[in-house]
Amino acid sequence: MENQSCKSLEFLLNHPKTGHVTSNVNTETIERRSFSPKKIKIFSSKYTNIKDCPEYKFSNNKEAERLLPDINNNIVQKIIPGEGKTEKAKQAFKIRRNIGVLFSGGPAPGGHNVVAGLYDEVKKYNSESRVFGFLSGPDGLLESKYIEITQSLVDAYRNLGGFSMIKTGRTKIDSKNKMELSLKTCMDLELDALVVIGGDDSNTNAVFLAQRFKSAGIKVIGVPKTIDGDIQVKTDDKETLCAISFGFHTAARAFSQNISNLTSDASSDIKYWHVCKVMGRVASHLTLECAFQTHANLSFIGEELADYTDHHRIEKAKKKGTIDYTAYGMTLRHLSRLICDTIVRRAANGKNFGVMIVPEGILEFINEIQVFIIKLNAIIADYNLTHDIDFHTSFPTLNAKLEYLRRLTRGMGDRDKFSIWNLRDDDLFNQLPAFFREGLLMERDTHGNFQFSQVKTEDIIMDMVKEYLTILKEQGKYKIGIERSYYESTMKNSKFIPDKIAKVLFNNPEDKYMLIKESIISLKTLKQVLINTEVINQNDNIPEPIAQIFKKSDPKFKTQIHFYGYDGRGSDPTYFDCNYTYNLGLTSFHLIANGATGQMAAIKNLEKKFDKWEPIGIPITKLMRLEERKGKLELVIEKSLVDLDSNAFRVFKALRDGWMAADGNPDRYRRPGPVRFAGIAEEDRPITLMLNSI
Ligand code: FBP
Repeated sequence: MENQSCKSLEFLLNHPKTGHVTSNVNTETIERRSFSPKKIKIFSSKYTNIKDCPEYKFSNNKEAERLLPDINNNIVQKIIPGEGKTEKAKQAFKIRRNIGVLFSGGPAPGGHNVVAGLYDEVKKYNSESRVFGFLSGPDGLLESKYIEITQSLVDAYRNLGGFSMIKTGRTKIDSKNKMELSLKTCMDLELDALVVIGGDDSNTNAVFLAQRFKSAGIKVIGVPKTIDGDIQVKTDDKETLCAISFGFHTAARAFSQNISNLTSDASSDIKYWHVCKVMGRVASHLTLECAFQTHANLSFIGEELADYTDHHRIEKAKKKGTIDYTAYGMTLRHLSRLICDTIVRRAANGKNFGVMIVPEGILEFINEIQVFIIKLNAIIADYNLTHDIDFHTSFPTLNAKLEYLRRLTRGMGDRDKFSIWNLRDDDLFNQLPAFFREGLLMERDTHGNFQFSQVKTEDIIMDMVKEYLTILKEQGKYKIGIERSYYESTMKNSKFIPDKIAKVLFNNPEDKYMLIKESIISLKTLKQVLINTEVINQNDNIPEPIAQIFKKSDPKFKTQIHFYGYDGRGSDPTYFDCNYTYNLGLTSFHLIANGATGQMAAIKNLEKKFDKWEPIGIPITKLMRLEERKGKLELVIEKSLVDLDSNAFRVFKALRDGWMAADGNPDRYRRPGPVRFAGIAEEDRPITLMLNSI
């Protein structure tokens, strides 16, 4: 018997169908690999030139002028047809080149297509040219770890997500030694150019490399990657040069598909509020796009919260002849009250469920927490600057870290004058739950950024929401509205006159959703009211239909918490990102072949239809600002936040009450469907971009 079953397993494993259905290469992968992204028309020209565009103006930065003198005068360059090139220039365009490429920072869908576009164009002009991929991000450059990109390698990753082909890393090239090691690797490989595919910090790396490599004749081109969407470039005259970084659209669509599935679950099995924390670091671009994609009931845009004023409190204080300073800016408490307000209003209209989206960087816009983040950043940076051993190694546990902070309040820190942390900070900080304090104290990333994705922001907010809802419930203010038809059918077979009982039970017996009176908060209080109004006698039990209606009105607040981040950034790219990234690869090559360096490859008019797209180079130095990092002012690329004056935000603001559906109207959830790379149903750019292009 045993023997027979072994045989059949062998048969099963060797069966062609088993091989087919268990292969790691499925039909979707095969289709993706063979899909050819669209090419911007200019790339069909035999040769290209670059045209300087002084009409795009940026203000100068003194520090960039000082630190990046050889590339600080770069200006925007457009790639234009180059058929008129001299014969010599044509030969120079086609020379054999070695080009290095690396990914840097978190994965973003479409990265492989940048490499594919670059590779195809390099080989198109000279089949002997070579492309080298540095392994695991900047580390590959520092340690001279690389592979040669081949046709079969590129073909295996076309239109597929992740950065698995050559991996990525977050190492910062922040010392003279690292700079020299990078240069050595590139010179040993006889590179003509290096392409850095990364976010704001990685493009900062790229521009410093461009400065250092200039004298060696090695060009450096950056590529705007990050799901966060916080690399957006506008000129001083508000002309958009880069509407969004690549990967943003796919991540937003992947998150939105999941969020939208939750809207259908929530409105089917009516019992949960789904809380979706969405990646994006500080900026709320992803949340805004997900809001448009799904029409979730509540979506918070961090940038808006920073300007929050509680007019109710201001009025209250005014009446008392005082000023309430806590009314300005958002606190965790205000935020939890706003959430509760929606929950209570939806419940009153029979919807004790919903879906909310919270950006992972929301804490950055909550005054009291932002103060902690800034102070703790400074304390940790100060410690690291003055000790050989780093803060987290010295104080590995939460208690050890707290003890160090306490010593600062007593002036017993290593630097007595370091009084940034005072007794009040210590008191307030210690009121936060331990998991949250631990999150705020966590190690900063290599670039000195606070790691929002590691903090359980949603838990602290929802704990406060739960606490406040309990109070509202005890006050009789949080109740589920009883639909009139349900009430009437429940009362139908009882001896009571529905209209008469409705007046006893409900605040608003005339409305579609009737709310049980605030004074009735338990079966005990219900009985008392029924006795007082002579519906029943002292010794009677509460009649079953009335008890049933009361129970139905009694809300249970249950949540499911979700975090959308790593899943979406690993997704296969959308049609938009497939096309966008492939053309970024082509653009990188044409910038290099035309001698550019210190430029970021970009596509102008991304927010418009494909036939309007224009490949350009943006001077990275012009995007840089001084920012506090690890306790020092550093020249970095400025992150772009949600513009509260943008079309997208204004439309969101106008529509969000409808999506909240906190009145008697039905929910207006939208189904974006799965991420696609082809097909007429696939939208051709992010919704926020479409709105901003109007
Ligand atoms: P990049 O800025 O490198 O593109 O990374 C984006 C991101 O996914 C953020 O949204 C998130 O906060 C962070 O990376 C998470 O970092 P880690 O990969 O180190 O957990």
